Amino acid sequence: MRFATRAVHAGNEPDKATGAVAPPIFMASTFAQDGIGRPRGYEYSRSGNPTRERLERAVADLEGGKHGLAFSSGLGAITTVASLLKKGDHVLICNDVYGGTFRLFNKVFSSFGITFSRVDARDGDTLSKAIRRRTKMIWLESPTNPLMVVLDIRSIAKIAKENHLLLAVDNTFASPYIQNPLKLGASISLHSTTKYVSGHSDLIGGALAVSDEQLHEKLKFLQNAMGAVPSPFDCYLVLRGIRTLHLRMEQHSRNAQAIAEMLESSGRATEVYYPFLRSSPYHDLARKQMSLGGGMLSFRIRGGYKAASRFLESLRIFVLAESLGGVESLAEHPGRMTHSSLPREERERMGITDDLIRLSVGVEDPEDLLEDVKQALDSALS
Ligand code: P1T
Repeated sequence: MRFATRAVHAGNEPDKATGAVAPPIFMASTFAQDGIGRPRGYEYSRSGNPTRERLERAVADLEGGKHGLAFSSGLGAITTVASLLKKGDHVLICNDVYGGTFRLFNKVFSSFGITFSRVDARDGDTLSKAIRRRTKMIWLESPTNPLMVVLDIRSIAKIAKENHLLLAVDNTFASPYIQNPLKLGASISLHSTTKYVSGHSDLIGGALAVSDEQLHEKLKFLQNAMGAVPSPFDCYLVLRGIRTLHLRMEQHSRNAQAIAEMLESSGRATEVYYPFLRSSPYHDLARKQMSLGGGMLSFRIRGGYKAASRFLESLRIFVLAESLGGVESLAEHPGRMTHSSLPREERERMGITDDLIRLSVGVEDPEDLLEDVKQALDSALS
């Protein structure tokens, strides 16, 4: 079946007991057993819950994987994946990642003796040369947060395979409608379901999709052992969001493309980062690997921090807030907001400077969004 049909139906079969066409929310923490060691399918909701299981099946289906796992946050999912590693193991992380992901490896896992290094994963040779004896995993985002770098997942997956490394891809910015890392050879596809997958800015959640049975067993063990599981109610909300994922992503992408093109021709942005812009250095790769450009874009405003803050404070429809992927448009300053947990030199080395603005383009009317961005540019640069 095609994506739209799967988005509507995956994990959404009518309830066996009642025929309810919306998934029941099983709020129970524990389940009656017929005898000692004779559960009816569920024992305790940290280990398994029927509403969560529907979400896990839906995520697996949309990502083209065999198994899905749901978590209480994107970082809960990342923590669980990183817990596959042991003291002394090494991870290669692409240069540009969400600030919270960097902070987790830099401040938490490094104190457990897990080392990591940043790598320019755009270049296969650089990546191959960075692999050490104890390297166990490559960690990518594509497109990256916030600079929208597109990495060649298929080629990197080959390098990972040759070197017996796990390849984890944070697919949050693309969503499963636009990109499926498992189909390109990744071992794990990861989402902050807080974003496009749920799509309404009303919950925090995470998810993984995998196909390898052993890897799934290990991650399922860790999901239960570490306990970063979502509530059944949040699972219901994510499932509800998934039903319209394809419709939302089409509109997000149309709107973001229009804004990116307007910014580029406005003369008021020194750079615009959107993978489906013809001028993007990632255009050809993005067209191969992604079905649409998605709803995220970043740009550098002329006039530095002063203009950036005036722009952000002048917006009327875009809301100044962290996060992304909801139906409403958001705007933020990565240097002072989402990526402020990175040390300043690290941020600047990555290109997260004071003139950088990130937009999460929503599904509102494109003309209204274009007018809003134009009037905020006028205010910022007058
Ligand atoms: O917030 P949480 O659900 O825990 O997800 C963390 C996360 C993981 N991966 C990516 C690519 C992300 O962008 C995030 C969270 N990002 C933001 C809150 C943000 O505004 O960029």
